Amino acid sequence: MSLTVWGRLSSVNVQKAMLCVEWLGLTHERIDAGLSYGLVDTPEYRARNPNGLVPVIEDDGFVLWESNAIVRYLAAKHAMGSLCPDDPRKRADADRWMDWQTTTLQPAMGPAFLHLVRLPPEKRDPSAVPASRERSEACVAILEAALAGKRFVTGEAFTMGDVALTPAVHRWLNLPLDHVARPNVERWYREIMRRPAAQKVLQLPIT
Ligand SMILES: N[C@@H](CCC(=O)N[C@@H](CS)C(=O)NCC(=O)O)C(=O)O
Repeated sequence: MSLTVWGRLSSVNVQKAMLCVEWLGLTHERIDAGLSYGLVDTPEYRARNPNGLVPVIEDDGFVLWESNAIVRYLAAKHAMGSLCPDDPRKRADADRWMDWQTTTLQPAMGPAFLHLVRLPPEKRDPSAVPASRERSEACVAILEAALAGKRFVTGEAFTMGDVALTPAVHRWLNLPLDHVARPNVERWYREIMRRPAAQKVLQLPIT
């Protein structure tokens, strides 16, 4: 039995996969790849992921890329009925938050993250930040409302929906900008961050 994950831990998409791996306590090897680590343009890597992006996993010969697909696969394989809900509506709810994180929250936050943190200072454009902040706040307000009276996004149980959201919210809350207070999101985030798996994967500073 062997599970390998390729990807640098500074990537929000790698963090999703790794939070799932660590939450499930899976024996694995992680190989740094992407940005300064390179590797993603080698023929061997491209054979696993023709997109040249991280993360990729190989699980006993089964190769998979796309972070949400990886989280869904590992949750279905190892945690059916918990991380991957077996009730179709609960599972659809978790799926919905996973897709929303990828298609809506992440693109909203992207420019603020790039121009406040990721890009070298000489390449940053501060004028890109306010619109990104505004779009992100609108997203986080949606999550805040969804978490009212709920421990996790789909209810009492931690699911793959929370797995996908946590790295993005971690990044958002640690961006050096003014945040609107979101008591439900902050309570949810604090509870998850108490877990060793989250502390291992979601490191500070964000880079
Ligand atoms: N939809 C893909 C996106 C993957 C992606 O864009 N990964 C970024 C890091 S978050 C990447 O590989 N960037 C180039 C690099 O790190 O070299 C997924 O969710 O896995």
